[in-house]
Amino acid sequence: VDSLSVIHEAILAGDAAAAEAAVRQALAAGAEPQGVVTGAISPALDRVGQLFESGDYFLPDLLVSARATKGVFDVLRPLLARGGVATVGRVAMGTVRGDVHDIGKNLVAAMLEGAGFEVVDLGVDVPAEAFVRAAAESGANVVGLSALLTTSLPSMKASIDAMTAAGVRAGVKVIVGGAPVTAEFAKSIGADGYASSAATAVDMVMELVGAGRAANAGKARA
Ligand code: B1M
Repeated sequence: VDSLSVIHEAILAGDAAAAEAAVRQALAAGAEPQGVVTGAISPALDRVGQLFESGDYFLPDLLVSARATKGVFDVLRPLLARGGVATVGRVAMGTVRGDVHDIGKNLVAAMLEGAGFEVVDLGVDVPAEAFVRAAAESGANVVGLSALLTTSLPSMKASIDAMTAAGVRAGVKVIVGGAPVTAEFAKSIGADGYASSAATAVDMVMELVGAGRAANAGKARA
């Protein structure tokens, strides 16, 4: 069995120790950190979601899979981020108020770091005022909002509205994403960009911070 399928199975089973051991083994055997994300972690989480939707997995199953994923990311994060390279820009990112899903957000953050961005992680269940503060004070060129629940979409709009009301909206670009978010919704709440996946989020953020830089960073990433 190849190491990516071992990681996949360990995340599905919620076995944090096995997942971490398999990742270390894959890396030692020469696997690329990004390849571990796209080849094992993302597909495993997609499968976990399907099993939850079909009623075969329950909340505790989601939780242990989520925990195993976090452990794996702790190993991968420093490798995904390119040490010592001048940053392409700064992105402040969080999951909006009422929503605690952060696996997708963390994946986007890790991929952005891998592409040379500095990421300020605002966490989960982030109130509108915290996004306002981040836009005003963190030095971020881009503010990213993530939501996984249909019921937290209004918080996404409220966060952008609060930035506008506080007069800080024009100073940053805003990108939104997460499973229930669509391009139309993003447009309707006045976001500058929308991405359906971590990879397209990186492309979109690069586009938002400037085409010239995007071309260079794109080369560095390839
Ligand atoms: Co919850 N949950 N969950 N959950 N959970 C979903 C989202 C759900 C679709 C499952 C289902 O019923 N089919 C459903 C939402 C239904 C809806 O509103 N439409 C749901 C529900 C109902 C709930 C609870 C209400 C359950 C309950 O308590 N009864 C509860 C809510 C808690 C809360 O937030 N207040 C809840 C809780 C949880 C856990 C805590 C157990 C756990 C989260 C753990 C964690 O994140 N730390 C959890 C999980 C794991 C899931 C599923 C299974 C997986 C989510 C995930 O991590 N996906 C999910 C079902 C599913 O997705 N099929 C589900 C993998 C991740 C890589 O994808 O997050 O989509 P995703 O991110 C993608 C893109 O969306 C995009 O890039 C990422 C990478 O490609 N993206 C961005 C994300 N953010 C972006 C930001 C960007 C750009 C792109 O720019 C800023």
